Amino acid sequence: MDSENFKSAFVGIVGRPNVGKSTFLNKVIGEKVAIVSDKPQTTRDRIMGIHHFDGGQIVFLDTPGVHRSKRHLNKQMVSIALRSFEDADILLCFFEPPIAELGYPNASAGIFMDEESSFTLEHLARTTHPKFLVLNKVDLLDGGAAAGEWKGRAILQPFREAIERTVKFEQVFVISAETGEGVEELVNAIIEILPQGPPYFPEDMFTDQTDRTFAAEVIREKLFEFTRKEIPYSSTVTIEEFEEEEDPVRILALIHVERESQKGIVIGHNGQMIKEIGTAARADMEEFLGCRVFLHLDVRVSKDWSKDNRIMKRIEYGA
Ligand SMILES: Nc1nc2c(ncn2[C@@H]2O[C@H](COP(=O)(O)OP(=O)(O)OP(=O)(O)O)[C@@H](O)[C@H]2O)c(=O)[nH]1
Ligand SMILES: [Mg+2]
Repeated sequence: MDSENFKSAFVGIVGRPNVGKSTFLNKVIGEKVAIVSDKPQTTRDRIMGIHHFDGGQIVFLDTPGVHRSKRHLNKQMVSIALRSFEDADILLCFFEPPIAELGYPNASAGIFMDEESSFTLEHLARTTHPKFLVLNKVDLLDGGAAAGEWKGRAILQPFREAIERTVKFEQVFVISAETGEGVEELVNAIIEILPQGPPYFPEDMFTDQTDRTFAAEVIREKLFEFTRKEIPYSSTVTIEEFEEEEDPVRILALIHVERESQKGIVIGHNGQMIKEIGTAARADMEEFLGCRVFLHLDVRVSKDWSKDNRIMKRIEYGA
């Protein structure tokens, strides 16, 4: 490869929780590499997705959503996100329209900034890299979602102005990570400003997620999808066995919760809930791995795993 003319950079995908950062990553890569849910704080770690094109590569860094919390796990997630603000060469700063349908009740009163968006902007204001403003989920504005006097996409203009009062952006993009609208234009605009750089990763590599981490993440995704209230936030997943040589591939995974009562909920009546989680997770694993999977799931009470780094590490590394 002619490395003199090769272009590459690390591009951070940042923003408050639930704005569609991981959905965007999956759309660009064309594969599910990051888990997605309709609940905030789904992504807990930085996830790389590598987009290859003729003569270059973009290394996208999906990050946990920026938010304020006193909880240990959440503070750790936010510090991972903020570190990526520094590590990236270019930042894609994600926002969603502040409409009631997305849980923002105040836009009709002309109030566009919620706590978490303001907090994200505070951090963005301190960065000096090139930044693109990305207004995601615009498809929702076409479906009759309205905020008071703003009909359809009209709300985007005052919203954008409110954001740009705090932070200046090189370019602004209106996209839907869900439908794909505007995504190609955004990727092309990144390619336009990519500096000369090395091929960081081989051409056949599209994520840094290993088969094991993906398997654990996909189970977490199903916990976010099928359970409610505090369960998604009180649980984590470890892979205890991963027998790649076997057909089907044999995976034993443990779901850790913090209390006995949560264990009962995850297992469900007659084991119905854990069965549902297992069936859905296995289907995604088979797609990612491209082979048949046998998945066995267990639930364990690992008290305080989310409150203490040492317990968290011990669980993650099975020590
Ligand atoms: N209608 C619509 N929904 C979207 C779009 N992009 C994402 N979503 C939905 O928004 C929700 C959150 O998406 P995620 O990709 O998990 O958001 P995130 O920013 O990665 O969230 P965290 O990991 O919690 O920070 C999911 O229900 C997605 O399906 C979009 O363009 N349009
Ligand atoms: Mg995410």
